[in-house]
Amino acid sequence: MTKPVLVSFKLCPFVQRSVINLLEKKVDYDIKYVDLANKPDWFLKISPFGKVPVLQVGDDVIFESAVINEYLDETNAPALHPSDPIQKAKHRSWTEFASALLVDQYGWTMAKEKADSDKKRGELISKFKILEATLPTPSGNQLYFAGSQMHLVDTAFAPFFMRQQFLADHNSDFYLLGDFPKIQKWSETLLSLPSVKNSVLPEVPKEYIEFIKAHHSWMGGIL
Ligand SMILES: N[C@@H](CCC(=O)N[C@@H](CS)C(=O)NCC(=O)O)C(=O)O
Repeated sequence: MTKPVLVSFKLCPFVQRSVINLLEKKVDYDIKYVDLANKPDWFLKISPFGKVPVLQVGDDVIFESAVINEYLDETNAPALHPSDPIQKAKHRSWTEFASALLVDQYGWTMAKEKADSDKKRGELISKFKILEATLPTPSGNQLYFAGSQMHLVDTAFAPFFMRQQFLADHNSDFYLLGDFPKIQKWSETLLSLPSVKNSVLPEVPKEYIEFIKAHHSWMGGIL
């Protein structure tokens, strides 16, 4: 198989999902980093909307993280999507939800005024209530979306939980999972996996906080 090339921006949570998959599946791949504030021409030529991630496979280019991950899942063992069509459809629906959470999280961190930041925090908490109710009851120390086994949908949520942890490490007021024991256990399970831990460069926790501060958001001012 041609060695795939993942095009990344260091801080992008959507790219991180694909890295987790590549690591879980032990795929031999290359990674190229671009600066989204200064996009190189070669990148603009291959990424239809100027976004990361894109995955180059020979002369073909695939975009959208959920699609890249399904492609990786179909072409590399172990299969992480359920084979049952209904279960697979449900996992896809919750992957969409995970993408919305990432957008909400970004909005929360970037809000210029406290009132707007608080509103976005409230929206995240409302979504956690729905998520908590859909998760299975843990039967041991670990919890994944579907119980005891990891699936593709888990890789869609892990970058969100990692950023939540980065924020909480700087200011515990920004830890939002305290009232949601199942989500909290799920987050701990995912953040303990080597594929998740190794899915970002070592400087990312620090640079994530610096990125928020550099945008002069309300949160950046008190982190
Ligand atoms: N729905 C897309 C979202 C990808 C996305 O929004 N990527 C951001 C970086 S995290 C991006 O490339 N933004 C372009 C820019 O900042 O110009 C996916 O899942 O791949």
